Amino acid sequence: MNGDKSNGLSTGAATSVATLGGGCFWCLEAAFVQLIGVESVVSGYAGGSTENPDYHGVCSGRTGHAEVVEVRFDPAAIDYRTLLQAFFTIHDPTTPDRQGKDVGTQYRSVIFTHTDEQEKVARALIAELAAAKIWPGAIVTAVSPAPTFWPAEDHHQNYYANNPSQGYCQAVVAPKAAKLRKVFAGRLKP
Ligand code: MHO
Repeated sequence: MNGDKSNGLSTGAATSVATLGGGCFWCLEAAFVQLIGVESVVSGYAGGSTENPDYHGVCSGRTGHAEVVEVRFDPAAIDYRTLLQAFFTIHDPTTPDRQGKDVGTQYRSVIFTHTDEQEKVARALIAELAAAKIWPGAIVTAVSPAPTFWPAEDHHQNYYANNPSQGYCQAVVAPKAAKLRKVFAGRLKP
């Protein structure tokens, strides 16, 4: 989407989109919303074989969708590579179909690219991280063209913000959000 100057409030910059899957979408959303330049984050599903998937169907593993977030960002304030660095900071890209105790294809590590440039940046960063041996295991993150994004049910949006004391939020989401704050301290919204 190009910047809409008609309301007089726009910076005039184009908004870019990133679609990323790295385990439970509550975690990714809670982490990415904190970054300067991130305009919106929507939790949803992508990469499966059915239309209008719901949480129950996706969790069954039968639809083949991954839990993903659709991140809209201002590339003048945060570039795609930095977003991907944040992505690799908050999830483990070496565990196939799994993040921690969450197991299933919906938790796979995947970068759904929207442009050739995004694909180039993603593959280059993965190669760099692999060469630097950041993790003991091999990086299994898939890079593929973005398919249809299906927003998740309303109660999955802003889940961490709305349910901070829920058990999973305290045990899993909060530490990931905190790790991002630590590593990206200079890029946080006030
Ligand atoms: N195992 C977690 C995952 C939530 S996430 C939105 C739970 O069922 O609460 O997949």
